[in-house]
Amino acid sequence: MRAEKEDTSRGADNRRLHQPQGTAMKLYHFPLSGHAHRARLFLGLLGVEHELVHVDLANGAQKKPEFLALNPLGQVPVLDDNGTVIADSNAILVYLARKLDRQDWMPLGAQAEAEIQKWLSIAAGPIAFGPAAARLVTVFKAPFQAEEVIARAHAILGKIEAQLTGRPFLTGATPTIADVALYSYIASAPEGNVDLQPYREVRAWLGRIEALPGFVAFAQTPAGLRA
Ligand SMILES: N[C@@H](CCC(=O)N[C@@H](CS)C(=O)NCC(=O)O)C(=O)O
Repeated sequence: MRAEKEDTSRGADNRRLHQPQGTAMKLYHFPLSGHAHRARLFLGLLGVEHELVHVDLANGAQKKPEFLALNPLGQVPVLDDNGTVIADSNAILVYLARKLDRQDWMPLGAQAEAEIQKWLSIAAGPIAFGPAAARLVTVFKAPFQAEEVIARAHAILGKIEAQLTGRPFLTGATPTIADVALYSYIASAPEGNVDLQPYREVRAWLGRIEALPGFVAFAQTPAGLRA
């Protein structure tokens, strides 16, 4: 694992959040992981100073005892907030929103929280098994049926297109962690041969997220429709 200094952005409210000396959050990530990008994007949008630790997935660093001690599932991302260790991208989004009391990104209230949870489930279900899986086929030679995962991607993109019609962000007028959770694997869907051209509202939504202060781009690969 290799630590990198992250030049953190200004964040959505144009200020940097500095942790006390020596206690910056650490994000264990891999640059081509959309799950890891999801967490990194939120840190950027929040303007939280953090250190990136590169986990070399290509060489199996995620299955070494040192990493398994942080996340027994052997996957990135993992956040280490001065000894509080959170694994799983969606769990990290929830943790950061609540720890930093950012109700703008994750509102309180039974209905609002249930609505957010629904989108986190969509990120972990149809998005992971649709556009994310399609990209795994082209970028990492994963043994999935390309046609099947591409069809799944279009099925969920159609639903998201409908949701975004007349709504700038997934749950309403302002962005929440629901948008952060879905961004990375939808933005990178063309790498898995999932064409976003039919989805005008989805493409406009991607643009709105990319225009947010503190936005951090997901590394592109020349795969699929981007080849
Ligand atoms: N549910 C997890 C999924 C994380 C995940 O699938 N991570 C992948 C990279 S995108 C990984 O670490 N794969 C390495 C492995 O499973 O060995 C999350 O949301 O964080």
